[in-house]
Amino acid sequence: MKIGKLKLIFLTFLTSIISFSGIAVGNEPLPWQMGLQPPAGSISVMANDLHNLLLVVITAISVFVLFLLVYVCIRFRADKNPNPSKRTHNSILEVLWTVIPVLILVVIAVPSFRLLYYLDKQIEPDMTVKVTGIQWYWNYEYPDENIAFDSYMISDEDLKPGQKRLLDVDNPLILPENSKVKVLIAGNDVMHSFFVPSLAVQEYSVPGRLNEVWMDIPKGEKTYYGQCNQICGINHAYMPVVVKVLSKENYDNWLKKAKVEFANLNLLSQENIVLAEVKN
Ligand SMILES: [Cu+2]
Repeated sequence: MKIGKLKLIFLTFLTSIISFSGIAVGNEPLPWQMGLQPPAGSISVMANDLHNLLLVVITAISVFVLFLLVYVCIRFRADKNPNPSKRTHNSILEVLWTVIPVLILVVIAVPSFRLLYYLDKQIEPDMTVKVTGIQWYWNYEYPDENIAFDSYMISDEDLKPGQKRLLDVDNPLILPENSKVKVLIAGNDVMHSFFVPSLAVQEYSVPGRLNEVWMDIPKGEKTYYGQCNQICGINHAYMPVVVKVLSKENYDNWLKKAKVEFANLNLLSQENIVLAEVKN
């Protein structure tokens, strides 16, 4: 009876841990959320698979070590085992506890390196976006379209019904569905980090340096939420990232409007050039 109960608890624990990673939630952080946001795009699917593999591996290791500790505490306690063995070596055991962890690391390394190089590869991009982190907002530049705009969080008092507190912005980053986007990332003042969990994109924005990542934007009109992921000053928590994905047709329509709306905005890089000239 006792063993049956223990088995039940153990199985419930394992299945809940495995299923936490697969719970379908929104493309944004939710209260009491367990597990990752649902993966979107090939990068995110690979990252999610690696996470699920690691979860199984670390759970198995933790349970095994816990079992050993409990076993040793009970089996070799002083009143059960008054004269402890003087043995110090066991060659077979020593080989096993070296080789097995190495094999586990090799098993983890294969998908891990695969993902790392997949993230790092040169893609044939459909478009390029330059993202600049600034204290404390983002600037999005579309070099091919010659437009750029700032993206500020909507403060609590200006929130409209349906808008997400601390997450929605005035001008989201608009991208077309089913596309590969090259993202160039720079910082204007201090280090920031461009982070969109469901797209599995996180890259540091460093002043004086241009970082590069790519995003695999899946099909479907959706909005993905992220935040600055590098403590960057007093308003670090108030510079969310919103990536709004539109169909190709809607994207083209938005582009036409954006070219008019943002026509008078200086490109950030031009602003910097002017500033540099003033300083000299
Ligand atoms: Cu920041």
